[in-house]
Amino acid sequence: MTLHLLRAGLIAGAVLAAGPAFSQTKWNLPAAYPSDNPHSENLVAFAKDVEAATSGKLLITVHPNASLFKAPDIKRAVVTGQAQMGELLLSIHENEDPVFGIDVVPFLATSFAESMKLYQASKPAIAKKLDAQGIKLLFAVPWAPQGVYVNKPLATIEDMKGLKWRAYNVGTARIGELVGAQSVTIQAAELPQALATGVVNSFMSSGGTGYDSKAWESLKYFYDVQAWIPKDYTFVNKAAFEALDKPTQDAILKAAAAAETRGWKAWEDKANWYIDQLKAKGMIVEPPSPALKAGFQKIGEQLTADWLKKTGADGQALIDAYRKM
Ligand code: PCA
Repeated sequence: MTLHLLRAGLIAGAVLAAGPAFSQTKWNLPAAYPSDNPHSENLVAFAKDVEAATSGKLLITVHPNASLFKAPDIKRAVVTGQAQMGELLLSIHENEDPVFGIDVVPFLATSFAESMKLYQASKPAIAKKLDAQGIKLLFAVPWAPQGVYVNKPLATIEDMKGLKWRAYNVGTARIGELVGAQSVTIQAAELPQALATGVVNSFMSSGGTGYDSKAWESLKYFYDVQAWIPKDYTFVNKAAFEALDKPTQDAILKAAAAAETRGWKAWEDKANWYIDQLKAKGMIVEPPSPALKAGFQKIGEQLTADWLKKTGADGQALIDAYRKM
């Protein structure tokens, strides 16, 4: 390179770095689930939309599969400013506040249409709780209806006694307790290994997580209980958001609204595909028998009573609002 070109390059670089019109902000978005899961793909598309809408002023890097922070630590990381944004399952925080567990009240909202209504009914209360913690809710996206993966056929709920049961939140741990299983809380990023090593031989989840963790390699049955549809939420540190200029804030909000619509559609489109994949891999996929279903209904009533006891009138009001929609 000639001296002339070298100098030109240096000057161009300096202008880029110091130009008053261009200051670039880089944010991290720790996320809990695998990179090829629709949740993570949706986050990458969201980050691209923000980058395009801000002409590269705000760059968001998605770190999927709990690679930057473990799932239960993502919210704290954002609250304390170690990361600016985050994504994970909302109901992991039910132990902080029962309102975060409204979408895992069994058999309350089991279709995507019902789940959307429950989201609309509960969103203001959830956003308010998060706001008080220094977090702004950007959007929420569902998983698919939850069923039971297990290593043996289940005729009744009594057959679950003694299972090594993987839980992912308060409700799934309580189910393990109620059926007399040995319950261990393991987040999705560690589930493939827990299955492969036999630490667990049963769990409740969507077709999506069963697929992500190759459940068929160690388990044979999936009972399509359709107990609830949990949601992931994507959020931002409130102070970090407020420090942005208005056009950048607007770009985030617009991209968030698009991501929410895209995410719901992705799961509605893919829910059956996942079930078909489980079958194609050799799993026996069945609805629960009437006896098994009755057992789950009874557990569901217990969990609903537990939840209403914790939330009191506030929880009942949310459920009433949902039922009126
Ligand atoms: N997958 C996540 C949460 C709910 C779901 O469908 C999991 O199993 O951890």
